[in-house]
Amino acid sequence: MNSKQLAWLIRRHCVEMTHLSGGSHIGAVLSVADIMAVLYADILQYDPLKPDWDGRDRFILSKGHAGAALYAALAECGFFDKTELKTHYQNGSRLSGHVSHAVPGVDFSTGSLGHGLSVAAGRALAAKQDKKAFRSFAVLGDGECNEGSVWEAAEFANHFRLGNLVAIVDYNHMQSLDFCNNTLEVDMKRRWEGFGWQVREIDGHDRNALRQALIDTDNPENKPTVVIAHTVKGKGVSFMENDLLWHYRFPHDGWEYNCAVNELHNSIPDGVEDPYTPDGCPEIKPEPENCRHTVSETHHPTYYSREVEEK
Ligand SMILES: Cc1ncc(C[n+]2csc(CCOP(=O)(O)OP(=O)(O)O)c2C)c(N)n1
Ligand SMILES: [Mg+2]
Repeated sequence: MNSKQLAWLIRRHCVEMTHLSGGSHIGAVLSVADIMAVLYADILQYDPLKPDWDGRDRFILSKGHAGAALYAALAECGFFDKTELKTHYQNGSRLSGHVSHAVPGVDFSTGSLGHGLSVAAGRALAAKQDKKAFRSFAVLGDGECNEGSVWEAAEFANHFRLGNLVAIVDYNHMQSLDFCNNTLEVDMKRRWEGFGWQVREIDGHDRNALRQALIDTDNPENKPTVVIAHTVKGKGVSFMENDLLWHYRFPHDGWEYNCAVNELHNSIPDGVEDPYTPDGCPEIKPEPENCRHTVSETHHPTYYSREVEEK
């Protein structure tokens, strides 16, 4: 499967998974879908039949609230049966809302932001000391980069010249309840350069650019590499793009679900079949007044919960 097909399937699975469970973070998933697809289709070394193979590249989705994207990628790549995706975020499922290492192919549980890069750096140092060839990858959110622990790990990686460490920042300029520039905006490129990293800056939805940036990160000084991937939160479903609402809200029955599915159908790649609604959904038009949301609106609980709306 190529990365275009995988990216589409990640988006489609995750619309379904959040719809079924009432789970959050579809905006964060759509933002990172192309990054995950390129990693799992083109870059990472792994064996789905031997998830603990010692030669595998190590991967941590540090922005663990987008775990649905990782689960969808792992299922599509053969780590477990795709039908299990429908259990996501449900009671008793091992596919918990945030990333769980109980799932085959996952080495490290995440969800509490700010920890993934430290662990990835430790693994990169271990590989170097043990003379192992694998690389260690971590995907971070830009809001996550407000956590001081990210910069402790960045300093550590620079000190130990961890040329086998690769961070990817999903740079969508949004956090959970506001835009980064209203919270604490990190001057991304200058900050990583200042910490001694090799910096590559690309369009995070351009899969060729992502592949080129990730395929070979060797450099003469053994600097760790960061790929700053410019993304759009909610990418691929127009009414979710750059709208704070879709950090926590899930696609509800009716126009939200139907329009999301139909929009994805308009861009289905050759060779891919929709596993849930092969013919799309009955056409229901979006309600325009519900299509954009202010910060204060998205702080209101009725915007998120199925239970509140049903009362
Ligand atoms: C330590 C910690 N603090 C707060 C949260 C709650 N939280 C979940 S997602 C999120 C926003 C993250 O923004 P960003 O890293 O930019 O990810 P995006 O959703 O934009 O991809 C926050 C604050 C958390 N998961 N962990
Ligand atoms: Mg963000």
